[in-house]
Amino acid sequence: MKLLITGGAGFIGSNFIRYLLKKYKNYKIFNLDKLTYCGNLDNLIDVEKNPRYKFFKGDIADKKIVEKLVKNVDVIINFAAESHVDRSILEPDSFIKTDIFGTFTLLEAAKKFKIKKFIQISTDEVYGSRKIGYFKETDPLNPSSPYSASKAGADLLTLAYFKTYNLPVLITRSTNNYGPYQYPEKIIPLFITNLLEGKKVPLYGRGLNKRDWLYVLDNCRAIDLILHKGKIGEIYNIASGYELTNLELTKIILKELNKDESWIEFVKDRPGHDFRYALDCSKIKKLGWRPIYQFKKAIKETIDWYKKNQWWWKKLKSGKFLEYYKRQYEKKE
Ligand code: NAD
Ligand code: TDX
Repeated sequence: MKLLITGGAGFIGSNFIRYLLKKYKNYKIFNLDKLTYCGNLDNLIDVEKNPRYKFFKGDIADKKIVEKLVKNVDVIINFAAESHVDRSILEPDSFIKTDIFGTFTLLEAAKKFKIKKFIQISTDEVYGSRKIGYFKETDPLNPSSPYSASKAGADLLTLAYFKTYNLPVLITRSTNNYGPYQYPEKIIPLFITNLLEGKKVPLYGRGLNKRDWLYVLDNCRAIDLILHKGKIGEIYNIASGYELTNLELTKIILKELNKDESWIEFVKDRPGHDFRYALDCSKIKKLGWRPIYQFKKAIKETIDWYKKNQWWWKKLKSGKFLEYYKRQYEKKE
């Protein structure tokens, strides 16, 4: 099988490429990535010389490079996105361009070259927030931020290409991932690396918002199953079922790094902050998937990874990153 993975230099995409190359010895992978601030070829240093893997620098919204690659593959898995909610609040433009127009460009090429499968990697955030209960795949979309609205737009376009053109599409919607190679702007790597640098951790509001935490390799296993056994035209929710308030999560990280609660800085809340995401995963469970990574063990291993791989994140937490955080805090005054 020949696959085009987009956004493969990001967090989940790079973990997925490594997972696929190891598991399937006859699969060939093209990785198309624009290398935005969070796209990082260091994430794939160990596979870059693999003869079954090839990297292409480019934009999923650029029809020319997209068509050149799509005509030579069987499957497209679209991980490429602007993915950080806070950035989407400050600068939504690139979210619309990549998450909506980029997905449209890929769908058009997939239609033109009669691709066998198109998998859109979406998110739990498209359903919006709920205090109790769990979203099913059939629930209406109710996104809150420019990020989740742009992902919802991409989902609707993807489904329209199935209904109108019979394009063989599938969609995955997962909860919050954590693990190695996650850009240190998302809560878990930001908090671990801040503490390792001797800085406080900025908790929004009172830290009572809840998230379901999915280890990235459990997500890779789920996407693999959907690639091989998923039903065309269907959406699949993916979650661990392990929910924590942000304050509970922060206390776990603090404890692992031998720090007390004085390292927490309660800061102004994120505008439009979703209280809780939670998914009903009975559909993917019927296909045969279950999460196998225990949070308590996987978070320890994740913290260890950031401790041991300071070369990886230290260079990311300088330059543009610092400028961005300065603006975040100006906004919070
Ligand atoms: P990430 O931000 O770490 O990586 C995104 C990658 O896409 C980067 O390598 C970036 O360079 C690339 N990219 C951005 N714009 C591009 C463009 N126009 N053309 C080509 N490449 C481009 O994101 P992630 O956390 O790995 O998320 C991957 C996907 O999974 C996204 O679609 C995201 O919406 C979805 N998702 C993420 C999570 C999570 O918790 N991280 C949860 C659910 C869904
Ligand atoms: O500094 C912080 N302080 C804080 O309290 C940051 C960065 C976050 N938070 C809170 C906000 C959220 O309630 O932690 C929670 C998690 O925040 P993020 O790591 O920014 O993730 P979230 O907003 O939940 O979105 C993530 O999950 C779904 C990913 O970024 C998305 O790409 C994915 O679709």
